[in-house]
Formats: sequence, C-alpha cells, structure tokens
Amino acid sequence: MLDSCIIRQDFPILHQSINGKPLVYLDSAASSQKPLAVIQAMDEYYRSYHANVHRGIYQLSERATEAYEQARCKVAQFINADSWREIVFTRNATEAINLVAYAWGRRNITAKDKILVTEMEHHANLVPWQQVAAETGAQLAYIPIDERFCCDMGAYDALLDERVKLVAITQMSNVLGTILPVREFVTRAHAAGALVLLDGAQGVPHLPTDVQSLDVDFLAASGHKMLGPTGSGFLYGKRHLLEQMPPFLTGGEMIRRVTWEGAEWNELPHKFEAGTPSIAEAIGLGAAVDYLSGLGMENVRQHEVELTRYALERLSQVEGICIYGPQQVDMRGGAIAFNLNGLHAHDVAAILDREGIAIRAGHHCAMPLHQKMGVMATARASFYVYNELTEIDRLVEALDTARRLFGG
Ligand code: C6P
Repeated sequence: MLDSCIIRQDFPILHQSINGKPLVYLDSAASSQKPLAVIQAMDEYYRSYHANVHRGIYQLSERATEAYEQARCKVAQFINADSWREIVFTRNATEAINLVAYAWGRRNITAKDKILVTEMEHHANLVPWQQVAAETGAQLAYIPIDERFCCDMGAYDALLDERVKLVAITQMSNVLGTILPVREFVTRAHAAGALVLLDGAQGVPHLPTDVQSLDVDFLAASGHKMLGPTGSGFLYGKRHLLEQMPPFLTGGEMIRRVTWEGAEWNELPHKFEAGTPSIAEAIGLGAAVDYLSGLGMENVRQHEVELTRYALERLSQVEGICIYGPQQVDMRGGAIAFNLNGLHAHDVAAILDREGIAIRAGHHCAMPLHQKMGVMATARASFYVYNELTEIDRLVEALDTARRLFGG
C-alpha cells in the first residue's frame, strides 16, 4: 500500500476535528481533497503571473499561456493521448459529455439510430443522451446489469446492431464501484460500427487509463475528483472526430478569423474552448496530474484495492447491512454503497457526521439505478490515496453506534 501517513501530510484539510473527532473523509467519489502542490500552483499563478492566455504579447501572458498549455500536455500524457490537441479543457465531466452530445450527437445521430448506455450510468452520462434521443427521434436503450452488479455482456451483444451509433458507458460506477471491461465494450462496439464514449469521472482518478490501448473515441473526466480544483475537467477525443465536429460554444478564442459575414474556426483544441478559460484551474489540474503520476497510478489502484478489500470484509460483519456492488475487489473500485436495515441513508450519514466521518447519502445522481435496486437512497463511503485502514475501523464502529441508536 502507499504510505498514507506521508501522503496525508500533503493534505492540510485532513488535519482537523469535526465534532471533536479527527476528520475521516470518505467522500472522494463526490470530490477529492487537494494536496498542497495543487493549492500552491494556483496560488503561485495568481500571485506571480496571472494574465489572460493566448492573447498578450507580454511576459505575464506568455508565462500563463505556457503553464496552461503545459497542463494540457500533462493531461494528454496522463491518459496517453496521441496528441495534446486531443485534450479540450472543460469545467467538469458533465460539460465534456454535453460537448459531445451537442457537437457530435446532434450532428450524427438520426431517428434511425440507437444509443446504448448502461443501467448504472450517472445522470451526467444519461440525461444528455435522453435529450439527444428526444430531439433526433433516436432510440435510447439500456444495457442491463446482472445480479453480480456487472453489465450483462450477452444482453449488450443482443442490443448491438448496425443501428447503434454510440455506446456511452462509465469506466467505474460511482454507486456500485463496478469497473467495466472497457476494452471488450469497445471491440464489440467498433465491430458493429459504433463509437464509444467513456465517462471517466470515477475511473481516471483511480485506475491507470490509456486511451490508445482502450481505443475509446471520447473520454470525459473531472479534475476535482482527481486531486485537482473544482471547475477543471477535460474531454479527450480522437483527433479526426474532433476535427469533423462543429464548435460547441462560439465567441472569442475559438475563431481563426471573423468577418461581417461569418467566422472560421481555430485549430484544435482551441475550437472548443470559447472565451477566457479557467486558467488557474487548468494549472491546478496539471499539478494534480503531476502528484498522481509521482505516486504512480498502479500504486494508487493497489492502495485502493487493499482499502476496499478490508472495507468489504469489515463492513460485511456489521449487523443488518446490505452492500451494493461486486464482492471481488478486482472487479470494483473504492466506492461502496450500502444500507443499514431500518435506517434511512441520510440518518446514517448524519450519525456518522457526529463521529467526524464524512460520507455521502442519497441517489448519487443515479436515480434509475436506485430504482432498479429497489431503494430510494444508499449511503456511500469512498476512498482515495490519503485514506487508511484505521479510518475503515472508525467507519465500522460508527455504523455499529448508528445501529444501536436506532435499535436496529
Ligand atoms: N459524481 C458523486 O458523488 P461532475 O459533476 O461533472 O464533476 O461529474 C459528473 C459525474 C459523471 N460521471 C460519474 C460516474 C460521476 O460519478 C460523476 C459525479 C459525484 O458520485 C457527484 S454526483
């Protein structure tokens, strides 16, 4: 495992008490905490070289432009994109998926076509496709999950026909923790002539991700879930696809030339970055990528495998608990949703908060999935590089307290 004692020194926010108890932060799937390296990179930008990018012929602007573009290269390298031109900065994964839905979906999907998504998608990778389907008349079909909380690949094959234009799937479920066999999805989709959009909001922060070996056509991710600042995210798209797509938003920055009659678009990726971008946030994301690369994504994954293994073992001993998601750690990541018999998930979260433990409760923006599971809400603990086994012990103790308090 990674030495979380050392790692925790880099995260100032973790060194505090909540309700008189040392904070245990188990909500990284919603948003991760930030290391000093990220905070300092953004601070340094604002203190020493803030200026707009791609515009000024003066030193501050040139320095800001260089740092902004360097961050893009770091992201490209992190996911092994073929070129930095394939990385478009966005505010988050949601915006990246909407970019594809607007600029590619509405252009390429017609009433004859089908879009496939899984039943475990976050609303961010579901509602945009419902909208595209509603506007174009295309059919939206769902790849079912089985009793192991994995995708039913036989059902996927049955749904895949020549009408399917897009398969939009998550890399890792934010509720079940399920890791999808992305390469298998892609091989079958491509054989059927469909493109694949991968929602990497939960996968990219926790799993080594290589877009070329996965051969996905688009990948969306959020910076704030991978140690970066809020307001940072990115879209990866294969260059030939991005080249063919019209812009999503229009205005300054994204043009090459404007006349009274019209405009010509800038080259990639600037064509998709209208207006002044989130410069500090991109620089912060670059620092986050450096931090994760320094740890090594294989080590990040291994650390979370150990945490998840221990958590599943300890949690399964809690009386009256129901855990949603695969049992085997090689098939899942460190987001564990559960319910305690007779207790509402919000009550569980509120009691844990009294013990200084932060978890999330609700439908986690996956309402159809919760409907399928027959529950309105779940409690969810999720881990990252700074979490330790002793924090799982604290979680289990607090759940026992919750059960006793409510007489469960
Ligand atoms: N899930 C969670 O607590 P944004 O909000 O754009 O940064 O990320 C959207 C998103 C997309 N896909 C998946 C699989 C996600 O988990 C998320 C965000 C958070 O689970 C907030 S709802």
